[in-house]
Amino acid sequence: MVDYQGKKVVIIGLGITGLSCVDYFLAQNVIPKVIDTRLSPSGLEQLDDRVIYHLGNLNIDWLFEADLIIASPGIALSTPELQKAAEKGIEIVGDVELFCREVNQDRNKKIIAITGANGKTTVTTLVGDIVKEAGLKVGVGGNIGEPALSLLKQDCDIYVLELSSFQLETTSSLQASVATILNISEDHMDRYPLGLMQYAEAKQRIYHNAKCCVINHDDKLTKPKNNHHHCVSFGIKAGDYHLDDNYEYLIAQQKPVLATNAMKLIGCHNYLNALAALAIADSLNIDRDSSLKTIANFQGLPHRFELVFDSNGVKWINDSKATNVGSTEAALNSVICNGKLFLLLGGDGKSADFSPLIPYLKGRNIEIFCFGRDRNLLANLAPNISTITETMAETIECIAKKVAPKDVVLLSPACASLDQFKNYIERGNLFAQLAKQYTQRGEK
Ligand code: UMA
Ligand code: ADP
Repeated sequence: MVDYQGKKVVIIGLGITGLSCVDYFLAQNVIPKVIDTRLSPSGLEQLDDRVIYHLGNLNIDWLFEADLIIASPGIALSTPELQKAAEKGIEIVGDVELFCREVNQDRNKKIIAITGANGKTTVTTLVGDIVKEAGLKVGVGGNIGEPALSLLKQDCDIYVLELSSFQLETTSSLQASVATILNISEDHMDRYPLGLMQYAEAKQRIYHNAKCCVINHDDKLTKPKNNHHHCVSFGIKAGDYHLDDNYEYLIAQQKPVLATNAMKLIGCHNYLNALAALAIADSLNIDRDSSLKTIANFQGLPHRFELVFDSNGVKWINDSKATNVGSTEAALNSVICNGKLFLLLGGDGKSADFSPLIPYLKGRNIEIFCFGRDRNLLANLAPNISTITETMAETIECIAKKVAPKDVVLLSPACASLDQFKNYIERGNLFAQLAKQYTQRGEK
């Protein structure tokens, strides 16, 4: 274990990351202090009695006294108190940095690092399944929900980490066996005031010291800035891994390897996710047949372009995890609709520019329904075809009266849910529940 004995450690954030860091330090008898700017952070009840904490603001005295500050991903490094601590030369890192320092001590362990604006959780889960199916001991964690440090409790050959731009900002010791940026499009612009390039720079940190970089042929922002890296590419029509013209096959090094209709995943964006996962698996020399079998059987994840209800010829698709514009574009590219498309947009847009959606709203049989905090901004994208309601429930009530066979109702909101819901899961579950409720009421 890396030795932090004698260091004064301050952890910022008492969510699941903060708690995992507390556990990590207590295990080596280093008792950290914890700060959270919230008054009742989620992890407070589980905090070990030995740890003292400060809530409500960043205690600058504690920060200045520290030898090492661990910043949770939810706290921006640009926060003035953290900037002042950095200027004083105090080291500030994140939980993933602590994790990488540990893994780097054992040459036999590998890290697969996955980031991107969209598709991270899908690809991370799929790669985790592929590695497991190949008979290796795998730990899957990071932004996906299991804090990286918690994975150290398991005996693993390979760690598959989903990494957010926030986590990458505070990580410098990552030496991934394979690293990928799946794609870059605007997200979290409230944390990146300088715009898309600032967000892309944070993501680029994933390639630092990586042995193999899996890049998106169609998205130049996913290519490592430094030319010395070994790269493998995936893309729609070109790259080492790509699709045929009709999207009927996954092609690897010029050979068709899997028919897309043999896969459970649907949509072009998911075929790209499958190609990225295959490229990663091949880079690890995992048996190709085993990887392809796992890809074919992968069901996809809930709340991601998921058909949740199909009744009276009307399809209801829950894509609640589409919390940015790029993911909603992917849904609009993939949706097959022979009737009218009812698109639900709404929530907290995190200061995004919604205008890339405009072309998708033109020239097709579509109505948009906007709710939540940014409903007016969204409705302005296409005022002639838009309806505004305050809540998603009101929106669904309106739509349920209008739908006819062959129509599709698509919740792909392009926004975070936190203005009106606990999380995207609660939003997606409500969508599915109301779809059934209103449809069944209409049938009586
Ligand atoms: N917060 C404060 N004050 C603080 C510390 C945090 O107000 O002093 C707020 C943050 O702004 C945030 C919330 O508290 O709204 C939670 O922040 P946190 O850093 O304590 O979060 P954790 O519970 O530790 O969860 C974090 C990731 N959260 C964030 O990046 C905001 C989780 O990703 C991740 O699953 C978990 O670590 C394990 O690695 C969530 C997420 O939304 C799902 N990620 C973003 C995304 O996917 O788009 C990046
Ligand atoms: P992330 O972890 O990056 O948020 P998820 O796999 O959870 O990614 O998917 C989030 C949203 O992005 C869903 O709406 C999903 O349909 C969409 N999505 C998944 N893969 C891609 C992709 N490769 N490109 C664009 N959108 C995608």
